Amino acid sequence: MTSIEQYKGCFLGLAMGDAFAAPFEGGPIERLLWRAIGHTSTGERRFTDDTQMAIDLTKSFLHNHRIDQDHLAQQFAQSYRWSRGYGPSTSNLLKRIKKGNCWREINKKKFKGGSFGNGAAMRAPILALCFPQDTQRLLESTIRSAEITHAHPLGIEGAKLIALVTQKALAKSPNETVLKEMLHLCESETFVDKTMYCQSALRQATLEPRTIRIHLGNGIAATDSCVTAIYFALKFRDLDFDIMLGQIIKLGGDTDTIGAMAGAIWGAFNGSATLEPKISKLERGQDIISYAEQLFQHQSL
Ligand code: 8NA
Ligand code: MG
Ligand code: MG
Ligand code: MG
Repeated sequence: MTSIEQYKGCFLGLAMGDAFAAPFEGGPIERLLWRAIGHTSTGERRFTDDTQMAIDLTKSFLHNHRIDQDHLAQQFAQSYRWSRGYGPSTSNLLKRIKKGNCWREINKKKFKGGSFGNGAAMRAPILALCFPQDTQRLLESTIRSAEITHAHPLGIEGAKLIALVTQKALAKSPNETVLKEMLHLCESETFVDKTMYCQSALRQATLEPRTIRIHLGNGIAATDSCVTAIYFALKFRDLDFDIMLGQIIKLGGDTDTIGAMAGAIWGAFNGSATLEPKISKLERGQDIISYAEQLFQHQSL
């Protein structure tokens, strides 16, 4: 039986992975900018687009009891702020929705076949908190959430993998079961290859971040970050959150998003006991706990 501690661990793991790894994301200019705007006036670490979109998804689900795409698109757009560090195409989309344009119309023109960034995957752990038991409903809802901003098949596939692994983490499934179910879900050669690499890497001693970067990636594409995050969460599932995040920070690249996805899965396995003492360092930490509690209570409605 999944506990409320696992719900809180999942949401806090996402927000802390995001906020605590954000100062190390990208190149020197991004890091300098985040050093300037990455704290609240009371000194807490600010979270980025990853956590903001997870909160938006939570609010929209609690309001509608399902994924209502038009409502969710409005929710994303209303909370958009450039200073959260959204990906370029997501930023453009949300500004245009805010001006009254329809997300479906904008999306048709966005790249060819939609964005394959990791933006739909980074909020996907929340869908496992919405649908902890029913995998079919989880995957259908993940597609509906992803289509608004990341309609490319690889953007959707990455989101489905993260949602599935989070659901399995809530059930405390063994790693071998998780990997088997991932392989069953994979549609593209890229995700199959990376999942197979992850499977063999998990059988070895902890690999150097550089080796993981070369084989699994550390970039903003879903294919370069989702399996990377899953590797860290499965490798460190019975170990320390901060040590896991330290390894992710050493990877470089899209540290906040890999931290958010790995952190959420880690928290779904381990619960919130070691994370809650750190909430005073996190922007709106108490609110994050309250959202997790509301999602947990929603299960019994
Ligand atoms: P996105 O949807 O804007 O995608 C990210 C980028 O990937 C796009 O701007 C394109 O350059 C490229 N891309 C995506 N799909 C295609 C395609 N079909 N064809 C060609 N190029 C494509 O962003 P997102 O919402 O997925 O977010 C991705 C990341 O950006 C997240 O990690 C988020 O935290 C944010 N972010 C990134 C940086 C950084 O790169 N250093 C900094 C701050 C924030
Ligand atoms: Mg971010
Ligand atoms: Mg990022
Ligand atoms: Mg606080």
